[in-house]
Amino acid sequence: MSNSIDVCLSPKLIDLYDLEGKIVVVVDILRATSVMTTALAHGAKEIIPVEKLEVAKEYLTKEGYLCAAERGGEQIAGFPLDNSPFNYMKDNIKGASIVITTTNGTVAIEKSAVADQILVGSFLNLTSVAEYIKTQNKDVVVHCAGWKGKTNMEDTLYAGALVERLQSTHALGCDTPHMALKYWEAVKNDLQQTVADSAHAKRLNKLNITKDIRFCTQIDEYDVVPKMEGTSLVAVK
Ligand code: 3SL
Repeated sequence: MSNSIDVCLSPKLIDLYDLEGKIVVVVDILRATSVMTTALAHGAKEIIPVEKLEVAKEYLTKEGYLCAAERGGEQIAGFPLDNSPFNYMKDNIKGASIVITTTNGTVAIEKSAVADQILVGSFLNLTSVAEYIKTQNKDVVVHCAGWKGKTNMEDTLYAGALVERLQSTHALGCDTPHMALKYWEAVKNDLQQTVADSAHAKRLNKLNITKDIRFCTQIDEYDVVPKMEGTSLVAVK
């Protein structure tokens, strides 16, 4: 096997990984990368992820952008869109340029900037991302967005699921892909309940969005592959 897969469990650790020349798959299952996948699957033209709220605010007054902002799970006042996947399936999404800033997901995307390719992964497009990677002959780092620098359950599980799909073509880089794979194998038949017990699902439950959690734990709902091209995420498939 000439390619490898590694797993970074938090954006706080990403400087320890050499991303140059590699594919980085950014994952924030609850909910940023699930939302991005959903929007592109429903025909959004592009998604512009930005780390800073101030930068997203600048787009509010520009013509031609739909703007979304979330912090701590809640929509920021003045932004028309929140961070629920169900709001990215509507008619206004088709052909839209969406600007989005979120607590963790957009931070992880910006911190992956030196990679050769940045993809966005979620359970919703698990197989299509794995199949795309197999065509690329590149090493892979899964970059888990976590929660405010801490590791989380749901992004680690996604990393394990991607490792499972790539283990025949990509050697496991160090201990984290092994750990993520073992964890995934142990709970994959009970994914929804496992994620429902996660700390972030409990935070979101307080906001009454259990249906978002159920949606984000569906596997292969879409076959879209979101990839950064310049400053935008677009569907390459
Ligand atoms: O952290 C993020 O990027 C968000 O996805 C968090 S939340 O799901 O909107 O709470």
